[in-house]
Amino acid sequence: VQTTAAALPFNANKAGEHGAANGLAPEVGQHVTPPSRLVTGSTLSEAQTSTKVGTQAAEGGNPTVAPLDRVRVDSSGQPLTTNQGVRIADNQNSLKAGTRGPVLLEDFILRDKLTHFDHERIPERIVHARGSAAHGFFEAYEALPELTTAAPFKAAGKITPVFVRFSTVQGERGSKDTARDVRGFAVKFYTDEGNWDLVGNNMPVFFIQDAMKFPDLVHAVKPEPHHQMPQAASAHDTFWDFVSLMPESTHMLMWVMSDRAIPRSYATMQGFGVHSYRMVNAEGESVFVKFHWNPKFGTHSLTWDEAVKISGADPDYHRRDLWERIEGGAFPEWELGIQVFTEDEASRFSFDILDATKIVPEELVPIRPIGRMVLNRNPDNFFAETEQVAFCTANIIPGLDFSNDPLLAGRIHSYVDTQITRLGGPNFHEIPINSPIAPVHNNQRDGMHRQAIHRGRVSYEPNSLAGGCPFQAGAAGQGFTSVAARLRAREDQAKVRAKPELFAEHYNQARLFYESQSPVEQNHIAAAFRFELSKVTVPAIRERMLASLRNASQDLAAKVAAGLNMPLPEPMPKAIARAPRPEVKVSPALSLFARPGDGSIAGRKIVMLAADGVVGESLLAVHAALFAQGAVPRIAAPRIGPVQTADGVALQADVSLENEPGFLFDALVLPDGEAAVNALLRDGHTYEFIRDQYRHCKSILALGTGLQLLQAAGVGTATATEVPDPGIVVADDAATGAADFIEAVAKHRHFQRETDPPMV
Ligand code: HDD
Repeated sequence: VQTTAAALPFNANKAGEHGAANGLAPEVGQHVTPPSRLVTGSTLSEAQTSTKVGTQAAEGGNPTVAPLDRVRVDSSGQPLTTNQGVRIADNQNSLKAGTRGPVLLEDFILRDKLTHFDHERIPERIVHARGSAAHGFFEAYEALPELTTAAPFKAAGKITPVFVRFSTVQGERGSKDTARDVRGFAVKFYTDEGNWDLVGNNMPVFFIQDAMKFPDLVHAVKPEPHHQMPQAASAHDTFWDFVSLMPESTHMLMWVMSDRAIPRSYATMQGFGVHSYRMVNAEGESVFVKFHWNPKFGTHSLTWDEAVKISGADPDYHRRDLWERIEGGAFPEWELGIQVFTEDEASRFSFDILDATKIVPEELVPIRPIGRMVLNRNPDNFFAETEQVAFCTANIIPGLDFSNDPLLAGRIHSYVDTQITRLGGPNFHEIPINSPIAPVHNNQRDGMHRQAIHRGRVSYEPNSLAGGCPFQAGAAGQGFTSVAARLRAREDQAKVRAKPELFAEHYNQARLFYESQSPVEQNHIAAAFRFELSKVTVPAIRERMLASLRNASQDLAAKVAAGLNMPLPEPMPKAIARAPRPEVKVSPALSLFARPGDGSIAGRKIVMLAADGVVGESLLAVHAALFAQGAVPRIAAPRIGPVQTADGVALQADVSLENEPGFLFDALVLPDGEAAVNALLRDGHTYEFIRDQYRHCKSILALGTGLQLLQAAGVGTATATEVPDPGIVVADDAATGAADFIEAVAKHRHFQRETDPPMV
């Protein structure tokens, strides 16, 4: 350890630069460690810069928190300054030549403020612009040495910190959360051997097979270029024009027209890595894997009518839900599973595993659970973390590798490329949210916004002047090595612009998906096609889409044609003369109902109506019962504030009937109390609350005289004894009512009552 500047060859000690040699600066070790930046909010200090060595966090802990402390700012108790640290005496007035005179050019304080403000925005993501994110951890169930050396899977119980961003694809940064759309599901693992990004979606397939088509797809689905409409919607001509000409999209269209495209919450959707990846073990042997994230809270979606209404009342619905779940302790959690298959097995499948429009049915290759992920901390700052985070499929670590999926190849290029523009240069890996906890040492230098101050004069390899450092890890048996995958057929070795043969089969799995859905889900898919295609103005596009759908499902095509008042056209000619026979004809795992979750009602938002004269005791008893189950009960009255109860129990309305419409809630409680019921009957919002809850197939509890509200709204039946709808609970006694209601809420929806068109 060198302690004096005189002994230092290359300023390895910063203090030396500031005069240690002439005694002006204290020697190393004499520096007083400044208090945490969190407290002082003052300057960057080397003493606080984390060494960022690989580490394991305690459960729920996040080792990135400590490294990020060096950039966290808390201004409590601090004076206002310019960006140069000069204290600002007056933040109200610009500097003028007299009170009514011109503003002076020398007002550096005004200019510092305005200049920064003028540059506050960065380009939004070309796709996935609208997103929300959270911190958390991944915990491995067991070591997987036979499959992979990848850091997160090295030991049972190993914790790896993660940052996860969910997004919609089509809409702009400020667009609504509940659009019909694919959801991005991007996970950044800060492993101790470098960052691994699993950049997936909530659907396991994609629209196209080759990255060559990605700009076309995105141009088609985005708002049309002449008038920039519609926002965050695929229901328009250019999208359906494109996909109706691209039969390879048919499978993905099934997913996007299903309720998967309108999730209830980010916490209740699956995630998929989509492509086939490879896992590689210490012997260099590799297998193919597909990644699956399965939510602990089950897979649940909205209904279309609900999604449309929510987008008006709360465009931040999913963002708020994620935030509130984490703040409230109902942490979103997923189990990570893998499907593992060898190259040999893959060669016998009826589909090509390099084709991102195909799944590997779970019935063919079961899912092996290998760990869980919990999101337990909200970001401190949306821009610094959620907006500046940069995911990239190229970010993989030793023990993992790519397949030859041509869509994946394009992605490996595209993410970094777009981020260089979006984040203003090639050094965005140094932005705190992107920087790995594994140490970074290489000879890359300079570029816009460089943060690292590299010491010494060597920035090349091989070198002798720096002792050959940083050195290649390969000699030590470490570091990333690509799988030496063999190219099997001779003709593959020629350069071609072409696709493998099985890529031409476009309909087997679209049919598999549709036929694996429950009747309710099939109806929703047909209704979604009907809605979207009814927005298409060019009849030929509708016709072409129907012609393609006929190849996937006659039943679906017929339903959609009837819904559009159109005759069924001739089926579209197929790209492949004789389609291979699929191994699996029905896959129950593809239904949303296959994963109901843990059966809890944790995180569910339940609205309880109230008004003056309400029976407070029963309402509070139900409130307490719901709260005890982890649900979020809210009391809604015609106005916010105190409610005068009939029995002297103190109640506060947290929301009003006008500021939080009923469709924002998962279930509804109607209160007991004659006067309250009469007051609610005089407010039109009450009827909307009840009818929306009923139409969206949610659970309703009517306590005592609250039953009159149900009857007045024209839903459900008259008495407690003749209630055929399990989603409507009528009770005089709060305890029994609460118990039955909780059971009903746990089921989420009661689709038995659904009709098309709606009766209510
Ligand atoms: Fe992509 C963003 C997922 C195909 C090019 N993509 C992006 C994000 C997700 C996905 C989750 C948002 C990341 C974030 O939150 O910042 N993309 C997918 C999946 C695909 C896919 C699952 C198919 C399997 N993407 C795809 C292709 C290309 C891109 C084929 C280009 C060849 N994707 C991009 C992009 C984005 C992006 C333009 C926009 C912003 C960004 O990367 O950072 O580069």
